[in-house]
Amino acid sequence: MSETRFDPSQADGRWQRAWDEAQTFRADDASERPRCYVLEMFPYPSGRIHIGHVRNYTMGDVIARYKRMRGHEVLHPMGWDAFGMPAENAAIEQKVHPRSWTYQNIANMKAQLKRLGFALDWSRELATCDPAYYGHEQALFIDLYEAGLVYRKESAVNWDPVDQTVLANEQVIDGKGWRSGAPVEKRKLSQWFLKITAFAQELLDGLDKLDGWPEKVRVMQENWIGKSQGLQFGFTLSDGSKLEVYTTRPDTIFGASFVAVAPDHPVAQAVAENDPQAAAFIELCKQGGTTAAELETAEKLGYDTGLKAIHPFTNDRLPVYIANFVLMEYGTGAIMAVPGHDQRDFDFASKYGLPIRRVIAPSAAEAGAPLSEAYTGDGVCVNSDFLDTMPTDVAKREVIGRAEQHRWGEGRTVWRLRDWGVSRQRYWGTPIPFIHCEKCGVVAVPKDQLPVVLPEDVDISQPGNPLVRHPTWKHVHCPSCGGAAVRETDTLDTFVDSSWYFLRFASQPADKPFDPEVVAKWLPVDQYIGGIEHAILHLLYARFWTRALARIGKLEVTEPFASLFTQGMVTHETYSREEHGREVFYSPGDVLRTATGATLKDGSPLTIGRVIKMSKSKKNTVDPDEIVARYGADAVRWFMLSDSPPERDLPWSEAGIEGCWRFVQRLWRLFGQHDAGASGEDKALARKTHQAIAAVAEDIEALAFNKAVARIYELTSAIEKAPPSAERNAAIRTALLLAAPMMPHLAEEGWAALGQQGLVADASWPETDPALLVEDEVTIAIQHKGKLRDTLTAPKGASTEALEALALGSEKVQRSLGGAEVRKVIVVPDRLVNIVT
Ligand code: ANZ
Ligand code: ZN
Repeated sequence: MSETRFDPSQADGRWQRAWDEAQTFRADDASERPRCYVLEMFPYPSGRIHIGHVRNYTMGDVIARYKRMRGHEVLHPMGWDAFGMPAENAAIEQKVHPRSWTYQNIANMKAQLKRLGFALDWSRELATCDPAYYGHEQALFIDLYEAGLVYRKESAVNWDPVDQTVLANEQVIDGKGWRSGAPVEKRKLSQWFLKITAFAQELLDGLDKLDGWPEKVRVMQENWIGKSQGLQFGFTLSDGSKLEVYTTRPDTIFGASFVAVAPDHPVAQAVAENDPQAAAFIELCKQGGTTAAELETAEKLGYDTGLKAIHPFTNDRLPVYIANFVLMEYGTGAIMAVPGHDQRDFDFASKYGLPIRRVIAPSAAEAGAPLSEAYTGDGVCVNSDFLDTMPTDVAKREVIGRAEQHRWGEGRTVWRLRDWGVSRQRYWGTPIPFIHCEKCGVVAVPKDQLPVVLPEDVDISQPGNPLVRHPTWKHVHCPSCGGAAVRETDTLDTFVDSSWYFLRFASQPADKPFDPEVVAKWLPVDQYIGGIEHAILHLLYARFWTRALARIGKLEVTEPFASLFTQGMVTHETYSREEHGREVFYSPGDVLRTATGATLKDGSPLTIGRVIKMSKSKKNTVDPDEIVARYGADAVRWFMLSDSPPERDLPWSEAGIEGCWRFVQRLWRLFGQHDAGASGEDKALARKTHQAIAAVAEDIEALAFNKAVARIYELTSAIEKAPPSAERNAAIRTALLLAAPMMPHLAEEGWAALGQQGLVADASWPETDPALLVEDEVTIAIQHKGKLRDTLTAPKGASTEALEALALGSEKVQRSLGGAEVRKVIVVPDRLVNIVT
């Protein structure tokens, strides 16, 4: 056997079939074992698995397999986040139906995942575009509506005036429609919202208890929720009216040099009625993107309304501007602007020649220091009348106190978090299950009529929402009065689909979304793994849905994910050259790379670019199928775990994967030596073996896969060097078990070759012998004149006399003594010998 090579092209498929047939990874809801729910973020069926998926799913797979070996009932499911824009784009470009495109991709990607040997419970597979899934989502949406957590409101959308359609944010490129190229306008439409703001405090407080989450992600969520405490107060305007503003920095009030309102603020609207220039400016502001990020980076623009606002302390008359950087949806939609201490105000004041005053300084002595940009930190008040020398916190309280006392303002908490707009004017999504009746208004579709199924016969080739154009689909009878009515044609944001899929994985009865008792058995997910790009929206929405369902009594869990891990990316350098003034990229497969440079196969030179995330556009990708076909699933899986810590980026390298392939073969040869004889005893190897068992377990539990891999390398080398013995045979068997979660096909093949019963996937993690875990040798430090002179190994528990003799026998120590008389020897057992002369 040792002469043969491990052949993944034979073995991989054989074991994958064996696991399927035995339903090895099917999770049992009724099991009495301790449970473990391992979940990787489910993929969008774009067409092919990419290498990032492979890394992500390999990590989850190691945990799932390891936990099974430790006696857990493991739930490790997989499904498809199958609604969304790309299917519609493909439909337009390739003239295929979004459904067939999506299901074809699912079939391809499922086959790819199978070839990697993931320990998944495929019996729970789901696709969010299946009415059997989204029908339940519609029911939950109606439940939330009935509980007052869903409502409708007018809100701005991106409108493409040429294509006459609403655009998703991703379809707005540099303020223009992606297809028409026309400047995008903002339009008001009645849209559906989920009341996530009703959970703001809960979602914030909950973060404190998520100690299994990366600190970085918790901070990102905290900032997104954005609780801020400040002052809301009224300026009296020159026309006698009041204007409410909100500030988080009332301590800077003496630095206010102008006031600004949002373009859609009533004050701006009133001004525009009699001022065509103001109206034109407001129109101008409507162009461009609607996201906060876009507003943040856009050039600051303003229009002076001619109105003045009276400063509550100084009675100064501050000009009132309409400004594009003020958002109607935040605070009161109006601000006091303090250019010295807010960068947006600073940019604006610089542009329009408004005063920039310092009213905060790191210390009182720096009151006169000039400002070349806004100073946004804390400090003490300067140039601020009665606030002077007060630290930021004290000054904030002082101003709020005075405002409340004189009744021109009060302390207020404001949240950055907005309610979640879930309406999408698209076809390929979950239909929002409501009906509009002229008589009865908005009526929920009765639950016994769910699911509201998407029509199949749609015309996707034209812009706009095909559900609106469909000749019959939307025309229905009102469930309440029976009169003629129309269906809602908006579909749900796909983030809704991914906000509860982990519940449906845990329990999927046909007649309801899930059984809360079964969900309670599995949830929270013990280990969730995914990309950092989902740190905010997906994770926050999923936390919100879980809490919302708990609040309306559908669930007992409140936090869906006990532990979260965000893995690094797989990276590779890029190869390119200029062709006709454009940078053209070449894929690694077409490139000859030497130590010094890179060329095409015809010898023409290429530029080597930075090592960056693998992406199609830079052609620096490797195809998982190709490498699995070449090296086998186990070598690929092993590579995904080796070298880099899992949270860091992993540079792909040909040498790396070849090294993994060789290691697979090394282990295989070792398995072949299992019965090489059992004469002699090898206590040292037994010790190493048991220490490896403990260490690999600890590393996997800590998700330090690269360290676990290194341990297995070490153990393998030690076994290779050791002469035949019973301990060596045991060590070989142990190495196989330790590697099994990572290289499951090789492990099964070896398990069978060793004549073991059953599947290694069902085997237990090896036991450790505590006696073998402790070291039997210790390192002793020898000191003379307070300095370390030598270190020696000694048997653990050696006597004082023995250690003294050993120390004095050291050549280095003798040199240090230089013949001086030894006056005293102090021995700390197992640690130290100190020689005094
Ligand atoms: C005066 C001031 C002085 C401000 C200063 C900041 C720094 P956070 O902390 O993110 O909650 N603001 C208030 N409403 C706004 C709106 N609708 N659109 C744009 N900006 C708005 O931000 C609160 C601060 O953002 C507020 O505090 C206000 O500017 C501005 F040295 O008021 B500040
Ligand atoms: Zn009606």
